[in-house]
This record gives sequence, C-alpha cells and structure tokens, in this order.
Amino acid sequence: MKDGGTGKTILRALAGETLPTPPIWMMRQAGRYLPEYRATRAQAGDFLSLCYNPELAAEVTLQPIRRYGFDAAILFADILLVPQALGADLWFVTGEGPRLSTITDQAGVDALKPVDAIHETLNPIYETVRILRRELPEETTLIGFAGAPWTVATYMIAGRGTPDQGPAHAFMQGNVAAFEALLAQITAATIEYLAAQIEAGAEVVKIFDSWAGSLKGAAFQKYAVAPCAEITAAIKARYPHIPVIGFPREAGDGYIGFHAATGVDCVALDNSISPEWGASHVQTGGCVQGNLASSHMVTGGQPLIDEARAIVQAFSKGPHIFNLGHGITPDADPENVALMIETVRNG
Ligand code: 1CP
Repeated sequence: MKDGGTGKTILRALAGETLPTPPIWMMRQAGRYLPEYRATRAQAGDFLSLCYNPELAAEVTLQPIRRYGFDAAILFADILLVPQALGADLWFVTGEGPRLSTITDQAGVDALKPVDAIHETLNPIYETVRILRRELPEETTLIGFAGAPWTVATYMIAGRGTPDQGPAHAFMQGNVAAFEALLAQITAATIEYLAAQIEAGAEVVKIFDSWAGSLKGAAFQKYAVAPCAEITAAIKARYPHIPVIGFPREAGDGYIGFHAATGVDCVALDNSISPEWGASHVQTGGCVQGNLASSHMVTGGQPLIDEARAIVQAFSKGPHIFNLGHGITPDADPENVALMIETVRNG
C-alpha cells in the first residue's frame, strides 16, 4: 500500500496497529559509521556547517535510506541548535563533543532571545525538511525531532555534556525559579521549532530526553513528564494527526504510564530494560520503539541475530517499531546494520 498517510508502516504502528513485521529505523542512522557520511561531513567542513547546509543535511539523511531502505528517515540536525537559536554560543571540539556558553543565573535566562526569534537561525533546518519531503521514497516516513527541555537545559547550564548532569541539578536546587524559567523558555521554543518542522513536512516528531534517567520521583514528574506532556498537547492542538514519540532514556520505572501521562503515541525504550518487561509494563499503554543494544552493531554475529529475534518476539503482540536502545556508535560495522534489518524483516 502506498496511499500516503495510511500506507506507511511506521504511521500504522504509531496509530496502534500490530503489524506482522515491525517497521524499522535506527537512531543516528546518518552518522560517522558510514563512509558516505564522513565524506559529506568533510565536504561541509564541520558538523554545524553540515547541519545548516540544507542540501548536504538532506544528502546525509538520505544516505542510510538508499543504503538500507529503512522505513523512516530522521531529519539530520542536532538538539543543540535550539540553544544556539536562543542565543547561546555553540561549537564542537573535535574528538570531545559540544561546548556552549553557560547559564548560571536568572540574568542568563533573561538574556536569551525571545522564542519568535529562533526561526532566523533555524530556517535552514526547515529547508532541509522540505527537500527531504520531495526526495524521500513515498513509503519512507520523515521524522522531525527536538531535545526535551530537561536534556537541552543540562547542556545550556553546564556548557557541555556531563556524565551525571551535576551542574543542572545544582542549578535546580540553588535557584529553582531561574531553572524553571529556563525550562519554560526551552519548552516554548521547542513547540515552535517542532511546529515549523511539521509545517515544512515532518510527519512524526520525536522528543529526545537523553538524560531523563537522572531525574527521580517528583523531579521526574515535573521536569521530564510535564514538559513532554505540554509539548505533545501543543502539537496535538495544532496538528491532531501528527504522532509524537517520547524517549525518556533510562527512566526505569518512570516508563510505566508514560504514554498516558504525556499523551505521546509511542514510547522509545533504551536497552537497560528487557523487552519482556517493556512489553508487559509499557507496550500495554501503546506503541513502543526499541530496543536492541547499539553494541550489537559493533560485534554482530549470532548474538545480534538472537537478540533481534527475541525483541521482535517479545513485542509481537502489540504495536512496535524496531530500533536500537540508543544511537549507533562510530565504530559500528555497516554490515551489522544490514544483518539486523535482514533478521527483523525475514525472521
Ligand atoms: O562528528 C559528528 O559528525 C557529530 C556527531 C553527531 C551527529 C551525527 C552529533 C554531535 N549530532 C549528530 C546528529 C544528531 N543528533 C541527530 C541526527 C539524526 C540521527 O539520529 O541520525 C539526532 C537525532 C541527534 C540528537 C542528539 N544530539 C541527542 C539526543 C539523542 C542521543 O543521542 O542521546 C543528544 C544528547 C545530542 C547532543 C550531541 N550532539 C553531538 C554529540 C556528540 C552529542 C552528545 C554529547 C554528549 O556526549 O553529551
């Protein structure tokens, strides 16, 4: 079936359909493990120039679709473009990762640009989306995305990735009003950013809360669940037909009830939980995505086959989109990606 909306397997799973074979895509499917990605990135000069070059960003988004025929393409961009659009300085240190100017007080939050100003910076991203909608095969679903407010805030506060999000927790505890003002500003910007991606042609949006696992109890409810619910409600109010995927990574028992608490259509599972637990505790609430360990893309072989089959089997009684539990790493072997897809599609 290729009849627009209803024929795409990812959209059918997101609508709650149990399919005989789960559709498949992969986090970071455009990335450094692919030689063609490395070549295009070199042509762009650096990572941010690649993100802001619509032709080249569309090209790297399409590369894994051409090579593997995934059921979905994810827009090539980064969660840290929103802080940059709000006025933070952003750069990438080769071999280390992102660096940003830091926010340490209310004055830092007040100095951010207003939400309406983000599009000046982010317009090239919307152009990438428009190119992709023209160039993607008809059966391939286009996923837009943004970081969740908590995860984005951890980078804006610390100025870099942190193993335990310590600086963000310290800011939350030391100045909760400024912390909440920052989260509110990111939430508002994220709604406008995702809406603009949808206007440009994104068919699904995903909210990446990569550091949700360091929020516990009431803080998880307030700073992971509530912002995700607010963004989802705002998107659904404007675009009722657009499915939303939530990814509260390493939420543990916070995964239970996450569909109902946030209104997302699908919950992405990391690989710290077993697929059997995910099926009985999370898939009961709606579609799930996941959750093969990325390390199998490095090691391959029979363990990859066995684990991919076990995941398909465990989630076979409800709506499921096959994916990794986190992004593929640069040291992965492209052949193992082909083996994963072959196993999921052909048993
Ligand atoms: O050198 C390179 O080429 C850069 C590596 C890279 C890539 C390929 C970065 C830097 N970002 C991206 C693209 C990216 N980032 C996508 C594109 C689509 C796809 O999945 O193929 C997406 C969805 C992201 C999202 C993202 N960026 C997240 C959330 C998902 C996750 O992995 O947890 C996070 C936390 C980031 C921040 C970021 N950007 C890049 C790096 C190395 C990091 C992590 C920094 C850290 O360790 O804290």
